[in-house]
Amino acid sequence: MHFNKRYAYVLIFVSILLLTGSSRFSCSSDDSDNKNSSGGDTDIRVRVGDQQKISADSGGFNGNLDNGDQFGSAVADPGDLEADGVRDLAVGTPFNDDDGSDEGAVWILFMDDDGRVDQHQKISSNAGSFGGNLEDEDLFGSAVAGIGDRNSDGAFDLAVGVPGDDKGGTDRGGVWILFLDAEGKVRDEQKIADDTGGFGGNLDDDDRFGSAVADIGDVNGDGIPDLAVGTPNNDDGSDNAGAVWILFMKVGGKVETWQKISMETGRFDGNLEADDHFGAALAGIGDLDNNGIPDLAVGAPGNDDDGADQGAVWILFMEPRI
Ligand SMILES: [Ca+2]
Ligand SMILES: [Ca+2]
Ligand SMILES: [Ca+2]
Ligand SMILES: [Ca+2]
Repeated sequence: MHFNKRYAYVLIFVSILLLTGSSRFSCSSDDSDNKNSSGGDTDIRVRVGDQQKISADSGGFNGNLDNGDQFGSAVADPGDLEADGVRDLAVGTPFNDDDGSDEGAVWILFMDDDGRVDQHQKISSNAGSFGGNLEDEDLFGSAVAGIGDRNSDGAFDLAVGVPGDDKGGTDRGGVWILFLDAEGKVRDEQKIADDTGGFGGNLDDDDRFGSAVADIGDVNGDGIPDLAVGTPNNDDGSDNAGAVWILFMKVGGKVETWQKISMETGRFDGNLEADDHFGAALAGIGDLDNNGIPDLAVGAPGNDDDGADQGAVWILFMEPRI
């Protein structure tokens, strides 16, 4: 009797162990997390294996940031600038005050393959050999895009948005094309803004051209990659509905011609409403529909489809203009 009772206890204990163990194997918390975040069963799963923070006091970055700089407002991959085999980063600090309030700056971070910063180069109105003129509240660095080697000097170049630029009128905005050297300094620059850099499109005050910039590939088939630039506060259709400009580029960073896309032009059939801010974010997405012409994703964070400012993204399938 005593033996049987003890035997029974051991049996129950072993059963509980087995049950607990098997449930762990079939449904561990890690697995369920992955299923939830990847949206279903798949053999390809990723999660963060490690991370490296880059800030004023971490990640090997010893550049000087000030309160309110907002380092990280924009991040872009400009390519491997100094050709050490590791791709580098460009990071915007649009509220940098180097030479005036909120003129902005861009930091070039020469990266190590452990995600730490090896060296850095700041570009602002008084750093990095930038020869352009920035003024208060230009917000240089609000948007940053790697654009390949535009002047064929073997060094990668950069497009930087200045949505607060006042060329032609208050906050019409602009984009600086920066021709970099291998040290991340500016060898030459070209501004694109109202009646500047070959661009003759009609910008209005507070359009904030340059709030977003993307290299979208060669849309018109002339062999030169083109740019998309957002004007999220454009008022075509209604106030701040927004617009996107396709800039057909020339070698050397000037604009050959352009096409605006908004409620009123560019054959856009979608519906944009007041404060949609279409053009607040942009991405080249390659040729999604295989018609030989690169397509475009455009953020409209103020879209109200299912509630106030829930936001939307538009995929624009581009076609030749006949
Ligand atoms: Ca590099
Ligand atoms: Ca270049
Ligand atoms: Ca082109
Ligand atoms: Ca296409």
